[in-house]
Amino acid sequence: MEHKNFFLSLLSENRPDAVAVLKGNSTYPNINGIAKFYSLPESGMLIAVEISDLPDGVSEDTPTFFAFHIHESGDCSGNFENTGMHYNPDNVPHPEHAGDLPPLISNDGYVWMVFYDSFLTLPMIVNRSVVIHQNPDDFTTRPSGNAGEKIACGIITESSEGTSTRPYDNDKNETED
Ligand SMILES: [Cu+2]
Repeated sequence: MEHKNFFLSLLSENRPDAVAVLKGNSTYPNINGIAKFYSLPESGMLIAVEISDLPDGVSEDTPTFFAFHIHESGDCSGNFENTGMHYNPDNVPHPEHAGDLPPLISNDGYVWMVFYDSFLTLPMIVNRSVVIHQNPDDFTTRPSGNAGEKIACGIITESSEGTSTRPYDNDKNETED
């Protein structure tokens, strides 16, 4: 990570290692979007999110915050009642769960965000779910931040086209173009 543009270069030059396609629940069926997960060379991930048709906030002039979590179970059936708890491998209290991600900031129902997470790795997240809640996470209330209804869900699926930056690929023979 010598140069300042390392993360932007990684995003523009690599494909994600995992992808989750998000869909809305029965109340908000038009919500749709994608979360892309890029492994970093040593540890951590970049997570890029683009979502549309989120419900408008109190004022169309102000951004709206939505809680955004990785939940344990990659099951987005029904209205997402089977996603389990927040992913929490270290058994710590909310909001320190590994699955407690930054809140999504929606402008007119549209989110485009990228953030850095120093802890998560691809094997931790594959076959779990990402969930958007109707409320902002208050980062206090346990166990889940008083985030309310699950309004969108996507299963995190490993991408076969992933980048080769992840550490456990270092011994792979990179002879292809
Ligand atoms: Cu959640």
